[in-house]
Amino acid sequence: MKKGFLALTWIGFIWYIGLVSAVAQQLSTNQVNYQLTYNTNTQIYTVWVVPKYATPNANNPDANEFGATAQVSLKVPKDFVIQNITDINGIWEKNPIKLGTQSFFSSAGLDPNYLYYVIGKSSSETNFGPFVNDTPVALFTFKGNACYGPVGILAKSDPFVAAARSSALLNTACSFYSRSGQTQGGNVVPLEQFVEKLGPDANCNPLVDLSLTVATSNQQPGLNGSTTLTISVKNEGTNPASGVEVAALLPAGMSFQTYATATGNYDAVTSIWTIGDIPVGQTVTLNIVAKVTQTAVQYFTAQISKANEQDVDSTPNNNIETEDDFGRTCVTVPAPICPGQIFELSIPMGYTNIKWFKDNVEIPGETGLTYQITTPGTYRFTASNVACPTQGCCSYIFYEGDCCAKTVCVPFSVKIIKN
Ligand SMILES: [Ca+2]
Ligand SMILES: [Ca+2]
Repeated sequence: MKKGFLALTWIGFIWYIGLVSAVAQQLSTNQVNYQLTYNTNTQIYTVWVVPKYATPNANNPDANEFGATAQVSLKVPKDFVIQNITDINGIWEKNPIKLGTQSFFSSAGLDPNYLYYVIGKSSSETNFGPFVNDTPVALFTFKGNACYGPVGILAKSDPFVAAARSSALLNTACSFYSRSGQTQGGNVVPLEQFVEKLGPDANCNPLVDLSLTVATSNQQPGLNGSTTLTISVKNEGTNPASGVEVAALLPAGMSFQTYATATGNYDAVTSIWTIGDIPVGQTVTLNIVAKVTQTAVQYFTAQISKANEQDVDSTPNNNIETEDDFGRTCVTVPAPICPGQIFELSIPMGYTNIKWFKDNVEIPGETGLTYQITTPGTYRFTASNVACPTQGCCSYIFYEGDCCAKTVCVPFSVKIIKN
């Protein structure tokens, strides 16, 4: 009994809309599209009407657009529950029934992963304000119970539209009617203005692809010399990124002088570059001027530490150097070596097929993670899974000091083990 009553209620509601739409088959020359967007910060979806015309026009001499009936239909993941429908322009149905599971549709062969909401607008006339070609006007917002994937405006060609029409005589397609839709006067049949959904579906979990690189203006600045460290972050993906931050920590052997960026701010105390939004295809950069205060090799690393969206191939702040959101560069300050001294160069774990070089000549038999230096020269290594110097390799340079030249390559540290 209760089920029957519920069914009557929703059938009654949409049937009303169906009646209006059923007699309005012809498309107006003043047309609109609908668009749905999602704000990852507020987790709010917004439905927009996007006119393909402006007010005033031949049908509507008013500066504003006025409209009565409209219908916005949504295709949602099956577990998505629409919540908090909030009016912006017009009075919209607040508790629409989820459609698609009713017995009417069981034989329609619809994709069981999706269900549908049909949200009708009150027939009282609404002042939408001025309409400008291609400029969205918000209709209402809503939230979801959780993120299950993309939510979209129901396309005219979606099989659900035809199934609802044939199975239950329901018009579930989107519709929009306004003063601009048709000429004034007489008993005219309202002309449909809705054409199609616009843009991609709204994704509550949009995948982005951010990448980061670092570079240095001067790899051998000399002791107490300056170098400019450039950090670049690119949005290589197909979705806008937001809430982006980068951790750019200077090593002990570099002291911060100043920074410059056109995007956000760098906090030299926390070492965080707060970027915010990065549109698709855009690259943002930060330049840090640092003074090199120690000899040997100073490594500068930076990584994306935060973003609102999930990245397709990297995770913020996980310190994994092989990911595309991590960058490394280095500077070399030649160090003195004295006769009898031994310096040990060591490479972090994870590098394979290591070869050591002195003055660009391979050192036979040296394939280990460490190498001991006893004489002046320029020392570096290669590995099959790292490309030097683009991935932050510097040669260690040792020169014969008063008592005791030069170098740098890739992430290795040096310690004196015999004096
Ligand atoms: Ca990435
Ligand atoms: Ca990472």
